[in-house]
Amino acid sequence: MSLKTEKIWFDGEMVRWEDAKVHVLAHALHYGTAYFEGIRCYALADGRSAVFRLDEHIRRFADSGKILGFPLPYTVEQMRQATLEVVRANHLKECYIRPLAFVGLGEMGLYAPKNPVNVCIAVWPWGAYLGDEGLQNGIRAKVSSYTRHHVNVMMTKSKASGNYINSVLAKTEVKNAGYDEAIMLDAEGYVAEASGENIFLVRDRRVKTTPLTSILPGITRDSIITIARDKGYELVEERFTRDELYTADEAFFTGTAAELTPIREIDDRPIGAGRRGPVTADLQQTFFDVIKGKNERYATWLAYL
Ligand code: PPE
Repeated sequence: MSLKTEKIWFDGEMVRWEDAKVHVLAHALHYGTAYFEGIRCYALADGRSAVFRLDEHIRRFADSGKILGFPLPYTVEQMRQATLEVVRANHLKECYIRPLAFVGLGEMGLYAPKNPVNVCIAVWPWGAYLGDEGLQNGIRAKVSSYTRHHVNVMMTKSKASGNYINSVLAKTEVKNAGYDEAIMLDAEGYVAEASGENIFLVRDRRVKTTPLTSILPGITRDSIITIARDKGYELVEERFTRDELYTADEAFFTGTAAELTPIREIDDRPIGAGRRGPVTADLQQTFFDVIKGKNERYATWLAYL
């Protein structure tokens, strides 16, 4: 993956990629006082490009700032326009988009209310996050020894940069042990989410995902819930335990980067037949049609360039 492109939107200006720099004493580098988004722009079947669920991502971006108490210094409409502009400025038909807001240079120390909140939006080409093979055949996941955030330790509805130390620890732990992705349990021991994805299971064609209590409210999760219900699947948002995952017929992750990735194995136990199951394949097919603009029903989820 190369992060090098032409332009980055930075504090209201379109700057050269090389010039989008910050000072080493910026508050966020020291304390993790930043929040971000992950959005995808897709090349559509008809040759156009569209950003997937842009409004929902920008809204969550603003919500993150509100939760943390470092509000976004731009309106939602300004951020929306800036996102579309930076994609256009880089002449990419398809890319990952990373808005980031961070507490910048000013005072040092934890209480720095006068420091500026700087905002940038970068884009780069990013293929299948968990591999093309993973999208087809499923990946191997392991439950991490690290607990996911307790709701009153970190606020999980904010996509706060600081929250991701926990994800990095979990992901590194399981990658070093030879697995592809980390599943994390909440402080009470129930399944929460993965290091960078939400999680679903299927048993007897009933689809289940964790409630929003202690997870990031994933926009892909929301899309899959909507698609599954529209297709007539019974879908519940309910707590479940790791043994329920072991005995599921199918399981999968959802996320902007990971899209819809089947899980073929958890903690060395094959899930169902040990490969992508029929419900997963069905939802994945519809999801891919939707993001490629091949399904009229969800056309409002696309913001054309
Ligand atoms: N939970 C977590 C912890 C998470 O980071 C993500 C996205 C999700 C759930 C799914 O949310 P959504 O993208 O709205 O469906 N993770 C982002 C960052 C990945 C990275 O490695 O960076 C992403 O997928 O863009």
